Amino acid sequence: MRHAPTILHLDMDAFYASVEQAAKPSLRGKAVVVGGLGPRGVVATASYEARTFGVHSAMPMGQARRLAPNAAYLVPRFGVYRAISEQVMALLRELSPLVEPLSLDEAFVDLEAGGTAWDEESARLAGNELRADIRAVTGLTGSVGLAASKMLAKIASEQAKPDGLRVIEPGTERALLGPMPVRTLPGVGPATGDHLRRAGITTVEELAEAGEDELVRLLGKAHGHALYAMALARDDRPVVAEREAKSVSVEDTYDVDIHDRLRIGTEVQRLADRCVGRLRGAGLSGRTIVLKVRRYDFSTLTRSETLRGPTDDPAVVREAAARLLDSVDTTGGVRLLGVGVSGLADYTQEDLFAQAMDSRVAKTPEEVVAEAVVEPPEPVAPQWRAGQDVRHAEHGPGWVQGSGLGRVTVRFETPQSPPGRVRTFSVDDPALAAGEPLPLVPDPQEEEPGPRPGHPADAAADA
Ligand code: DCP
Ligand code: MG
Repeated sequence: MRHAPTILHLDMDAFYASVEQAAKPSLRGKAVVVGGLGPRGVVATASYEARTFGVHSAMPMGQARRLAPNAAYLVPRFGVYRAISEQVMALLRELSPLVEPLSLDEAFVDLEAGGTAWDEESARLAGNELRADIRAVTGLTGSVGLAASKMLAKIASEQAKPDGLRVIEPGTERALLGPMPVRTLPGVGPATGDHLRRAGITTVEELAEAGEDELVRLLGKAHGHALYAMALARDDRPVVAEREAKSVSVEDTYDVDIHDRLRIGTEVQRLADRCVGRLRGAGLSGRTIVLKVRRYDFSTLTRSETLRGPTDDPAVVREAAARLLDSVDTTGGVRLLGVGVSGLADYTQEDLFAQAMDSRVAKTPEEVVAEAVVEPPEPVAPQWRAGQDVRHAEHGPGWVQGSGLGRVTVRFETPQSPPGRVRTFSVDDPALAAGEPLPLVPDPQEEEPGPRPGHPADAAADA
């Protein structure tokens, strides 16, 4: 392991919700929940204000609404999150060629490999500059962890949240980890946690004391060995820049279009299994399940669903693919089907042990639904969804605050405007159309950005 805290882990704060607050001035400082708003929807994330009511990622939306009835409930705008993620990742790549993204809002950076930092002081400086740059470019805050290993850097960024930076000095790792719950370690999810608790092990120190042989007996060779090393804060995993494969996918074209819905379902299951076979063959797991359908008229659509953590569990991939298929209209027949997994990782963050047990303890569909964020299907008829960007011929840009009973309520405001006012229209008002997302940060050439009162990115300055 290296001797300086030069592995950086960045994690944006309440990412989707912070983007929505930055885009919608009336929501700053308010409880905001982003996720699927349909009957099976789950929370993708909640603003820190909403978290005080107990709302969190992966919670069923109905439960969130009971806990925080007055929060703003919005559909995700993935395109915007992706664009901001690219801006953030570009800033990270300025620090080092070794940048390993884990999700849209999270990545490891090897500062030493980039020549950006070689000791604690230079690492701290780089981390603080990065946070300032992220704020200037995106208007958002992220938290930074710095340590001599990936595992500790990630723990450090978690401790730095929100809007902070934390360094774990080399040599202090074991003392820091000792009293922490076993769940702090990567790969220890609820299943492993329960299993260890039944064996009387709840803290990292107790893991270390149990010894390697005991952990191998409890968890099997690979996981026992890996967990023991982590309990001793030994983690030599390198930051890996580019994965050879960005996704693993399989597809089949059919000579004759398939019409039978049941047959389409079985084909998708078969493709899911084949895809997992390839994934496992490459020693990978992935977080996003993608379904591809080419219809009789050659229209091709893809649907995707992002899980909380990477998986290589055939049951999980099959379930997700089946759910995605539910949202696709196949009347008329299909000529091609495909299943893919992207967002690849070389180990499963979620729960190593649960994955290993998958053949014995299959996850129930409910558990799987609770973990997933479903990208909502395209509406068949024009439909206004809360959070969506719109433009009105007379009133200009705004966003849908709510819709029902033939009416749609729009709030007219932009990222740079003061909180705007609300107007109600008929859902088929011809003056109202879907709009483009607006940039969160004005172009510096056009305008000098001043302080934005109540803006989440300026919260520290307001306090
Ligand atoms: N996400 C999701 N479903 C989950 C978890 C997360 O769709 N079950 C999405 C929404 C989050 C984003 O991924 O905004 C980043 O996930 P994080 O776990 O980093 O959570 P946040 O960034 O929202 O909050 P935090 O400040 O705790 O990092
Ligand atoms: Mg985050």
